[in-house]
Amino acid sequence: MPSIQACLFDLDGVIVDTAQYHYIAWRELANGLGFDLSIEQNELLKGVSRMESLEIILGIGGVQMPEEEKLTRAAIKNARYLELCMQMTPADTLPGVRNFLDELKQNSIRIGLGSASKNARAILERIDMLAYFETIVDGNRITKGKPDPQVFLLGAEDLNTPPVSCAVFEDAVAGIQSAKAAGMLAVGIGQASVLTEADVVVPGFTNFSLSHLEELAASL
Ligand code: B16
Ligand code: MG
Repeated sequence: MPSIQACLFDLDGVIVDTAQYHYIAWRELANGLGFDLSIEQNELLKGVSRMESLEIILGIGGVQMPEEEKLTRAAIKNARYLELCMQMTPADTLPGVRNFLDELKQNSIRIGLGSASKNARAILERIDMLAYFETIVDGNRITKGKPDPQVFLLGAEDLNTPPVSCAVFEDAVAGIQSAKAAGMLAVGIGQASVLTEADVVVPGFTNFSLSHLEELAASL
């Protein structure tokens, strides 16, 4: 594989842990409909769009509702989620992320975001990370969600970099599938037993550096 010229990052679970706030807000929605949502069930929602997440949750509760009510309930959930996200500060950026992005910048590696979230910009602003990203491909721009490769292919195009020279950092199974379908190097953030299709899995960015990434790219 050629050397890496661009890195594309997922947001939730890679740059910052917003899954905890999604969980609180989705759980309140479920409770309002008379059932509960476990932390294990919340795992099914990672990397999945807002409306698809709602469908999964309604399936768990065996609840049906008209489309209009789905939109209303999703909007209420999102308002609650954003209210919770406002508690975040730059200190909530996941460990090692800022150092790794600084290293990429110093070495002229291009940086983009590839997220299913429609709140990506607001969250990056909140944790003071917006300035790192040369392009943001988010839930407002994509027409096909992960595992479709669209989100990362658009990012590569924006950064004028061939997919084969891009690395993707992802915490969700669907996101790793999206990266592989795009023909990119896929670095899983989390557990190897979960992210089985990734080229490599690391627990996080602490102790991870550009030289690790380059060694990996050269070995493929
Ligand atoms: P929103 P990512 C995804 O972000 C989350 O993992 C997923 O749980 C969420 O449902 C989705 O964004 C949509 O988020 O409601 O903010 O538009 O992991 O792709 O950065
Ligand atoms: Mg994620």
